[in-house]
Amino acid sequence: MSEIIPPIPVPVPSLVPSPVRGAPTWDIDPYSRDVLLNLEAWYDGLRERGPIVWLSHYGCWAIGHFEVVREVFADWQRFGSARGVGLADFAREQPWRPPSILLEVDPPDHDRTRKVMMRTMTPRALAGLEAPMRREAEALVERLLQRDTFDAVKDLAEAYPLKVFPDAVGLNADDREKLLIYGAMVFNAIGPDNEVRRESLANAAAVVPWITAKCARDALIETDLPGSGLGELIYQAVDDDEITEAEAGLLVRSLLSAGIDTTVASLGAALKYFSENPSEWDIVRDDPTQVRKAIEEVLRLSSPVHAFFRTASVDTEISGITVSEGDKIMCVLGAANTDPEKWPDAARFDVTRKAAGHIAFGTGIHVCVGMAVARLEMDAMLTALAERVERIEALEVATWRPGNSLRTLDHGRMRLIAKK
Ligand code: OVV
Repeated sequence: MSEIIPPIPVPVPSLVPSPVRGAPTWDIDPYSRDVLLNLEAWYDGLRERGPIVWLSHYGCWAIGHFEVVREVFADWQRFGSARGVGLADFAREQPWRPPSILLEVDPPDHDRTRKVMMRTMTPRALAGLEAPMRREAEALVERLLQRDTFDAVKDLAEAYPLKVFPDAVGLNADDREKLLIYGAMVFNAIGPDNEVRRESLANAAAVVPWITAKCARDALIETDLPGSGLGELIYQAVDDDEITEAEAGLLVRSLLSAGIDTTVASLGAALKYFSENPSEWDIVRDDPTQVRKAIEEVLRLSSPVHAFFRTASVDTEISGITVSEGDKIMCVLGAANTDPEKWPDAARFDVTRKAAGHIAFGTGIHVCVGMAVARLEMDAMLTALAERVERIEALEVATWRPGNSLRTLDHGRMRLIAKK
């Protein structure tokens, strides 16, 4: 049977968009399974190609030099978030959920909600969290020391944030694993319509109504924190007429979206790096005052959020290359944080280096609003380990899980060897 094969339309050269004039083009799919399982090679290839690269597979830009990523994040007027911080352009496609009123928004709308969130997470507001977080970390370390082996992900990196963060927000203890499923949806939705995204979003019907219910004011419980929980603090801004009740619900949703999987990722990375680099653990264990520096090095090297996007709000230039209004820019934080121009011996896990200038939390007006909580959780856990654990022994290679924006461990069997 013969079929009529339509002629391939030949584009008229003068009408072919040439967004890439002067810039290198790369046909890699950075959301393929292979890349997501080996992000370092992608980071290196991206930086080596130049400060800005056209990704022909998706028709977007990618940047991975430290100074360039910092410049783009720092300039919300040219590089906006309101069209989404993923590959999808909210001006063209319907977002999978009502957009975040904190993350997926530009000034001036952004500033009112940001202010409310900042107030709930000042050092003063968080002072009451420290004691329960340290207590829980110490108790978990004791339990793990009683066991022959444990899974670094399930039994520590997930177990700890799933206990302390919802406690801090004021959620009851029911069905907390749903928070991990929701977090995976939120972070995987950042990418293209690949298998990772589809598999995560398939859980929407089972999890979204639960999350929505948990964000309501009357679902929040009294916490044992002095004052009240983070959720209730957000709702107090309704009483003060700063935000509406519906906005408060969406801000609690932001806490539940961004507050758990991110710290799961950083704790998992810490366990992987310390088990694979025992001499670095020796430094922290022998001097727990080094924990604070070590946290920054874990964040730098692992970059839990490996990439988020911005959208050009105007025709502009990045590193001398013309970028058009509406173009999506993949800002590869993991590449920036391992840029050898900025970090000597960048691939090495070195707890003594000056890692504090990393942009694992982003930078600019959207810089992670929860970073003090994240650092507190990491500090509590690594300090508890440093006090009791001689060595963190890996019984297998801890492997990464493919994620469209989060670099998180999949599993890793480990053993804690107690100090004498
Ligand atoms: C993935 C992510 C990061 C930060 C904030 C939010 C989500 C949000 O839902 O506001």
